[in-house]
Amino acid sequence: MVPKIHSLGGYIHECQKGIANPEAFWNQVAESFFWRKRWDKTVDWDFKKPEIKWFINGKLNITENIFEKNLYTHANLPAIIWEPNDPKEENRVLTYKELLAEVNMFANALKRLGVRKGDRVALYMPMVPELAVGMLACARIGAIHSVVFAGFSAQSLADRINDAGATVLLTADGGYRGSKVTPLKDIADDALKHCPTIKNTVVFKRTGSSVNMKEGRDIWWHDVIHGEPAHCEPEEMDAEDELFILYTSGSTGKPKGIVHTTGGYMVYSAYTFKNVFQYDPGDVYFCTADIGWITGHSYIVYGPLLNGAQTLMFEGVPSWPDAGRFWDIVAKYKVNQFYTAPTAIRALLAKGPEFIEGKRLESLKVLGTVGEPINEEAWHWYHDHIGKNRCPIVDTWWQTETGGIMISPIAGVTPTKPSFATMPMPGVQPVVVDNQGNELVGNSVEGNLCIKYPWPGMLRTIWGDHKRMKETYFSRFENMYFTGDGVKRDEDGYYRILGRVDDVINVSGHRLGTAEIENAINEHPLVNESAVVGYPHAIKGQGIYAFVVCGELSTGGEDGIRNSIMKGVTKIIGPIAKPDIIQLVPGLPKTRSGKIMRRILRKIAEGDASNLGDITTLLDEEVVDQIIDGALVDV
Ligand code: 6R9
Repeated sequence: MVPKIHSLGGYIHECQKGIANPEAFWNQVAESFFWRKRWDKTVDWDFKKPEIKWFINGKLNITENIFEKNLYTHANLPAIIWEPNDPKEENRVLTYKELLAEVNMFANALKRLGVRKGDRVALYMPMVPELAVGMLACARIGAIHSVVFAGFSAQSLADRINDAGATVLLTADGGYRGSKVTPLKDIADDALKHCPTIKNTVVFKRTGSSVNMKEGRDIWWHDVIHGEPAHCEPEEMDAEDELFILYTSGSTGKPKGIVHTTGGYMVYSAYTFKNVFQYDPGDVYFCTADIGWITGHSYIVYGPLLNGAQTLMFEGVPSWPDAGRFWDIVAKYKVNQFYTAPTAIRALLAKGPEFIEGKRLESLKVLGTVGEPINEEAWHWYHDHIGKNRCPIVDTWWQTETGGIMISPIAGVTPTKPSFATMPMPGVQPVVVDNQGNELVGNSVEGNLCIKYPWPGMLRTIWGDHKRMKETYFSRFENMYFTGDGVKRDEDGYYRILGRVDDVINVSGHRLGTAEIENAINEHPLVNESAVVGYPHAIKGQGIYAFVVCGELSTGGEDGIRNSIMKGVTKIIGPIAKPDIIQLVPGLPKTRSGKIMRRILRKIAEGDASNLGDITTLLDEEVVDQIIDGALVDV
């Protein structure tokens, strides 16, 4: 069993072990898993290259650790509890035994399609249990899964499939989200026109909408598993064999395929899940994320299932049929741990208290948040109205790259403070670094958040671009992993995440690169150039503000252009990247060397043009006045 912390003293003791002797600390955690062959060495690392390896020469299969290891005790306990979009539709509960059978049948089907160890399988699926089945089936046979969030456009899907060189795509006829139906198969068909590596698609029937099945390429999920045996020998994997790729946005260029490997990710996701949420056997745990993001990978699928937990998977949205949906689900399943994003909390807070009144929330023990900084108002509302002042809030800071939670309270153990992620997980060594790369020791300091020692769940590379791995995370500061976040360590040694210090914005908890959005805007035939910045948004945390320079206006005038730019961005990236505000400007503020001075645009978008700082390097100061005059926020 994964070791569990029970007290503050115990937590401090584990942290001390994690610093004094990280190898012994992680050995002890890793020993609670089933290894076909034990590792020879715990860690090998060099942040200069960079090269990171954990549990060297260890052999295992992660699904064997979810299933076979626990079958005596867990076979007939629920593994996945699935709540459909429509509360009137029947739910589904899959026990560990049933889930294993589904996984094995599908794993055999993938093999029959020719999928082998190391091959990439893309998934573009709604939130149905088959999404988890597909991922675990890949892990069973050693294929690398690459889940693409089902809100992304055809082009985004195609880019990710091509970057990974996936040979099989798993999708569905459609997906339900609230009152909307997304035609996933149609979108996938569009994407696949540009994906030469895909040999087959497997289509899960969810909505029953009519779809086009391409002869020889497309197969129904129920047909492909028909007659497959419910047994499939797990593939023996090396600890450092890739488990999955997950794309995320960075400050430059196209999305990066973050690569996680088998042994380290398993140990880290399972350890952090059990400890942060203080999961006890029999608890019902509900994470509202989509599996298309890292939170869903680590804390709907792997972390909970590795601990034999009951993980609730919800297909729909928080606001449908009404803003009480989450609380209805909590009451229906007597949820004990509830994990969501600040943007959802703020949206529900804004809907008013009537959606919580009379809802039975007394089963709740722990509340969690992730994805972006949580403001104090939202924290208090969550604490008072949902937790009724008796549930600790775990504000969990981490990233796609970290694989699991890095800085967070241990529920009920670490004293919390609103808006603070508090303290690191045992075995994690965060540092605050100034812009010159000096480590700021002691308390009451503010700077860049870096990590100075590896942890098992960290990324190993960027798929197909190890050079970019080095540039992005290991070049800004020497011998440290750079997170891209700003942080404050207060007088008590508590960490408060201040948000990104690079050109990444966080919109409703979704990470978006401003460069990515600019590229999409610039595709518009009338756009000459653009600059995108984030601005404070009451519900989304950050909104997207685009400053756009057009050559001429089309017949629709300014509104016409704005609308067609919005449509273009939705088509190229997906609706999550659609600007909230588009200001057409005569030019962008640039330095003499031609760099856009985003700092100035950020200030204007924040509604604070009074203090633009040093603008002496500007090529043309007049353009700044023109932008301020035309600003679409109060400045
Ligand atoms: C897990 C996840 C990572 C970025 C990260 C940071 C922000 C995440 C946070 C938080 C403040 C928290 N972030 N958790 N900021 N407090 N508790 O969200 O991964 O999508 O890769 O985003 O999200 O800026 O760098 P990912």
